[in-house]
Amino acid sequence: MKMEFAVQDMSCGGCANAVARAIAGPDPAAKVDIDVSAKIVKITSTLPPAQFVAAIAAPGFHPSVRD
Ligand SMILES: [Cu+2]
Repeated sequence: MKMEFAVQDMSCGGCANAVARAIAGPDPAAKVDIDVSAKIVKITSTLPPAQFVAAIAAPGFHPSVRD
């Protein structure tokens, strides 16, 4: 499924790399599209959004699911 998260505390390329690594933890095959300036992370994966909320939060970010 496709899902979209707002990650307000993502502010630079380093943050984007950290978020991308965090997402690859639960699903290395996930398709990830990160827009740092819009602070939006789009993921296509078979896993549910809650798993990525937890994964992105682990390194210290505060993601929220966008509908
Ligand atoms: Cu940063």
